[in-house]
Amino acid sequence: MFEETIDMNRIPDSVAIIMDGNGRWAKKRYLPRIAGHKRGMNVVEEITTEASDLGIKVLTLYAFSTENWKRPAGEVNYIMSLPSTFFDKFIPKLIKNNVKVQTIGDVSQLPDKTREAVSNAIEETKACTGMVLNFALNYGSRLEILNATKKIATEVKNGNLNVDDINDVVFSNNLETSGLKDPDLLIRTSGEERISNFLLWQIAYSELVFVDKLWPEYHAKDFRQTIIEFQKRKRRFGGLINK
Ligand code: V07
Repeated sequence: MFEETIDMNRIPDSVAIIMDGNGRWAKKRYLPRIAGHKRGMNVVEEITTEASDLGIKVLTLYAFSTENWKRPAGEVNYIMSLPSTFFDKFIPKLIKNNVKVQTIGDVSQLPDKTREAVSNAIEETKACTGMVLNFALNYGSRLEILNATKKIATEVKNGNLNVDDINDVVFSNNLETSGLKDPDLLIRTSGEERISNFLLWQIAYSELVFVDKLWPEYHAKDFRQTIIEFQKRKRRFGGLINK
């Protein structure tokens, strides 16, 4: 048997993760759901560090969807405190690792304290030149696509763009992920096999990997295993497609 190892020459540039299973993890342990989110936040730090060490260039994490407001108020309030806790606990380490924080989604609708923590994280890491850690906060892909369409329609209406010049590059440039490489790999934890309105345009050519582990129990070695799975799939194209 050959030992399975990561090929450091074929690390995906861009990885996106749907961090699912925090509530289920807590329930299994007879803990409140918020305990799962707290553990989930620690895993964010662990996976971010591993991704940065592996040389991944963009890591996009689905932290809060436009649908998540429907959860109980106490749970939403707790989730909204996480960016601030994360900031206090982990930002110095991210800066040391040269990680730059960005966001996609409508942050303007988040509570003041949450928005402040997020803008502090962006501000404090803005000079970092290593991995981009892109948090999707109050994000929904259909809304992002509609907003891009409106921006492009306005350009046409104002005479700055011809309809025939609308192409996939123009469209990508009007999405919130403009300037970020589309994911080579999309991971969803907790065994669910859905996209749930995450990066619909951007994952057109991504490898999709669904892992059974719940997000709070997904660790650096599991992440490495997922990268190995990604590399096995890529190898099946044997020379026809590179990376
Ligand atoms: C959130 C923890 C991870 C599991 C999934 C949901 C709960 C980290 C952040 C964060 C966001 C922006 C930022 C710094 C940290 C976060 C939310 C939820 C809303 F600048 N984890 N985490 N934000 N969870």
